[in-house]
Amino acid sequence: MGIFKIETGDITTYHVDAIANAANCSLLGGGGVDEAIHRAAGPGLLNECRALGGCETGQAKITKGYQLPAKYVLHTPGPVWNGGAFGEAELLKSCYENCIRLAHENGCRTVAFPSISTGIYGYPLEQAAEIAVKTIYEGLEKYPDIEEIIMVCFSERVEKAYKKVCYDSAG
Ligand code: AR6
Repeated sequence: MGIFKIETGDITTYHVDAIANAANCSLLGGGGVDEAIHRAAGPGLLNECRALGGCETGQAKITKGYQLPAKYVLHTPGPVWNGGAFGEAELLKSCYENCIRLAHENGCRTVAFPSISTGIYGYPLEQAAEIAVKTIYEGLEKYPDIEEIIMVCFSERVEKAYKKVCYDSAG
């Protein structure tokens, strides 16, 4: 089974087979990590995204990475936090599941994720981290060809939240 790592960093600099993008349903760019990925990838990414016809919340679509060091981008619109009674947890889980499945289908061995939905979309960090960590471990178990999944945190606060989930679940 592959390994899971939690690091602080900028996902646009990661030399991995695929990075995930916390996108919106238009797949045409936005703020946060989405903006950083489009800026670093260059205009080829937006061109390819235009042809995808958007993406539903919780689903994922793959493109090339263009000028990014990563070969592919897994675009996934996370749920907007609405209090928790609108299927947010299932949708967030499905973002990670669909990205990992797509990575596997495209022969990726190394994958990096940002903390989906916990920025502009307002998902409570601790709850999102629990779902992300659990679903990533399930993906590593399901697809032994994936060697490494990295959660790339943009701040120490985010890194701490993810590490806490790992320590707590390790008992
Ligand atoms: N590397 C890693 N993580 C980053 C980076 C980076 N370069 N930049 C930001 N983050 P957000 P969301 C972190 O808001 O909540 C966009 O407009 C950030 O600190 O990017 O899913 C989309 O188009 C936070 O921890 O995504 C959508 O409209 C995490 O990435 C909407 O925002 C996610 O924050 C999606 O909102």
